[in-house]
Amino acid sequence: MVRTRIRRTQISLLYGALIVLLSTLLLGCAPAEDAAIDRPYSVAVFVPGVVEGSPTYEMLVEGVRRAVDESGNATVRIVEGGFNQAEWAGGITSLAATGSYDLIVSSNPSLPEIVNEVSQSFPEQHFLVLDGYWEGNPRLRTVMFNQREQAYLNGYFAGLVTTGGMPDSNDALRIGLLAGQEYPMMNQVIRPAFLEGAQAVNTDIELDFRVLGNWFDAGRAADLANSMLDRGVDVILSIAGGGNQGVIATARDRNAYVLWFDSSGFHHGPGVVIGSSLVKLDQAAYERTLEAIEGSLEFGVGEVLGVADGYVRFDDQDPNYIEYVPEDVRARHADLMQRLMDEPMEFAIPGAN
Ligand code: RBF
Repeated sequence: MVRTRIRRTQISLLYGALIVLLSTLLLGCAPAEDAAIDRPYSVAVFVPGVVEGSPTYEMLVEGVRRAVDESGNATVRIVEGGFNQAEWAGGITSLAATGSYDLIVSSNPSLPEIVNEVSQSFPEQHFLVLDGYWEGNPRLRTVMFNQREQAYLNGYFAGLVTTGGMPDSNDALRIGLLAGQEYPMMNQVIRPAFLEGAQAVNTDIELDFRVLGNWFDAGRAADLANSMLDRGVDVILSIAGGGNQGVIATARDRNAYVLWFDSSGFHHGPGVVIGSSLVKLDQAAYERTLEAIEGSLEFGVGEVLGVADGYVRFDDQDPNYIEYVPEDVRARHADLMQRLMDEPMEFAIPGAN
């Protein structure tokens, strides 16, 4: 009897311990809030166009990937929105509608307005847009670069080239700019600042401005470049995505020069691409995405970064620059860079809300 009772007590104790153990285990993994904390931070990158051939988009993807890799607890999905701009709002809406992404990242000056609109239907969704500007949407953070300084750096260099700075400079004081399309940042900032920089070298310099009409047609870009060279242009700034390759091909055939915008472009045509302004969009994308993952990114604000902040540069370190560009030209351009460091250029953002 006594022995039986002891055994029963032991058995019920054992059962009790088991129940406690099981419930601890179950409770330990059950609550939804804990699961949410452990789930990786999820990022989607919406590329308004295609990545290949567009310097800013290549930097965007590189920077976000680096942040995600480094954080160790985040995932990223890259979505190419294609060249039909009428489809971009739908593409962003689809991503937001999944509710799967903690952050949607994109880049170009037309995106903040689209994102702000989509955001009205998905008020919890967070967005980061680079190369664009918006203030006052509590779920939208933007990072823009001082493109007046950036275009001025290219323009001053073009001015040095067209006034005789390079072996194949001609006598005409004419520089070229090819743009993928017209948009406020191009028409109101990049184009005038490019000419302003050139005219700081010689006030007689004229600008031949052409529009490709898309961001991919290298054949048509080559035709437009030929037409510019026929009119006495000897140096062309190409901001035309995949079209840039056509400009390089023409310039190579006809001993003219190309300037690159946004990322370092010398390797695309050594001796042909002879100048390259830089925006550190990759670095900004990396830093801001990492802050978002860590929960410290401030939303609702738009920041503007320029030469003095270290985010707008001119690549004077590339071996091709040193090899192909005469020393006196490099020295004069270095002086300009120093001037902009000491005295940033004022920058009126087109369409700032
Ligand atoms: N730049 C590119 O290199 N590739 C593109 O596909 C591209 N698409 C654009 C579409 C729109 C609607 C706008 C406003 C700009 C686009 N840009 C593109 C230009 C880019 O945002 C930026 O202005 C330039 O790269 C100069 O920094």
